[in-house]
Amino acid sequence: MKGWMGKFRAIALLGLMSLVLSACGKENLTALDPKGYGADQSLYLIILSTVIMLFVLAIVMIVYTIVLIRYRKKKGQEDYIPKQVEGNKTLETVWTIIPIILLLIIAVPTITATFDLADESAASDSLNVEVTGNQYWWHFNYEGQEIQTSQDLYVPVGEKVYLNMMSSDVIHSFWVPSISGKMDVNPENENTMYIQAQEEGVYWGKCAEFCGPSHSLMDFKVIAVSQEEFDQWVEDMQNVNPEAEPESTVAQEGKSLFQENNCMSCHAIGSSPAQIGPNLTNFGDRSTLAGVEDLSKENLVDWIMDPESLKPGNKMTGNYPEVSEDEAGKIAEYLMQLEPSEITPESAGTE
Ligand code: HEC
Ligand SMILES: [Cu+2]
Repeated sequence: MKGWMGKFRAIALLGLMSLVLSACGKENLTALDPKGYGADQSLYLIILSTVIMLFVLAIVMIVYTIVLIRYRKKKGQEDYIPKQVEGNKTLETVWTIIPIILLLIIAVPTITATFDLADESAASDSLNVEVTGNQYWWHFNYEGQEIQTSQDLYVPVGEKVYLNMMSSDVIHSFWVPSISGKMDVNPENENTMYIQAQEEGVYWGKCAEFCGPSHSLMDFKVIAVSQEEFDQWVEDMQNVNPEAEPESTVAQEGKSLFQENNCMSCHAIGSSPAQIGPNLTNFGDRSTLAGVEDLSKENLVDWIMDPESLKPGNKMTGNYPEVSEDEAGKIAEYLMQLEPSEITPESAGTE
C-alpha cells in the first residue's frame, strides 16, 4: 500500500512539474530561442554542460548497473570477499584526470565567453544608454542624445549597445532572456554590459532580483529595429515639444489636469532628466501600461484612480490628489495622444 502511494505521488509530482514547466519559454521571453549575441553564447554553454553532465550520468549508471548485476552476492559465496582495490594508482589517476578534462571542456569556453561579453573596447564608438532600475520600472537615458524614456528600450539591430546600469533604490537585475544574460543593477556602483540583438523584434525583459511586492511586475521591453528606423525614432523623440497643445479639447483639459494634479512633479514629458516616475514622452506609443498591462484607455483610467491594485507597493500611490473618473478619463485622453513616432512595438513586429 505504502509503495503504491509513493509511486502515485511521484507520478503526480512529475505530471504537475511538466505542466508547470511547459509554460516556460514564452516566445521572446526564453533563453532557449536566442535572438542576441549574449543569449547565443549562454545557450551554447547550457547545451555543452548538459551534454557533459548527461555523459557522466550515463557512464555512472552503466558502471553501477554492471556492478550490481555482476558482483551481487551469489548463493554459496556468502563469506567471499572480493579483491580489494583501495589505493590502486591507475584507478585513482583515471578518475582524477577524466573529471579534470571534462571540467576544462566546460571552463575554457565559459571563461572565453565571460571575457568576450565583458569586452568594452567598442563602448566609446557605440550607442551608450544609462539604465536606471527603480521599484518597479526601468528608465533609459540615451547618452548624448537628449532622449529619456522609460519601459521600452529601442535599439538598432546588429549593433552593440552598451548599458551603464544603476539602481535608484534596491538591487534589481536586468534580464532579457532572448537577448543576453542577466546583470545586477546596484544602488552603489555602476555595472555595464552590452546587448546585441540579431533579429528585429520585441523582446520581453524581467527584473531578475527580488526587489519588493511588485518585483514580478517589473517588466520591460527591448525593441530591436533597423538602423534607419532607429534613426527615425531618435529624430522623432528629439523633435518632441513637451509643451505642445493637444488637438482635441478633452485632451487639452487632460493636459491642464495633468499639470494641476501634481503628476508633473514625478513624470517628465520631453528629455528632462527628472525621473521619480516613468518618463511619458512616448507613452502613447507603448503597448503596455506600467510594464505589465495592455495599454487601453480603460486600463489607464483604472491605473490613474488606483495604481495600487495593479502594482502593490508602487511609489505613485497616495502621492497625488484624488482624481474623479471623469478627470482620469481626460488625463488618459491626453497621455494616450503622446505618440511622437511611427516606430512602436507594434511596428517592430511580434508582440
Ligand atoms: C510621487 C510621484 C508620482 C506622482 C505624483 C504621480 N506618479 Fe505616476 N507613476 C509614478 C511611479 C513611481 C510610477 C511607476 C509605477 C510602477 O510601475 O511601479 C508611475 C506610473 C505612472 C504611469 C504608467 C507609466 C508607464 O510607463 O506605463 C502613468 C500613466 C502615470 N504614472 C500617470 C500619472 C498621473 C496621471 C499622475 C497625476 C494624477 C501621476 N502619475 C502622479 C510616480 C508618480
Ligand atoms: Cu526589480
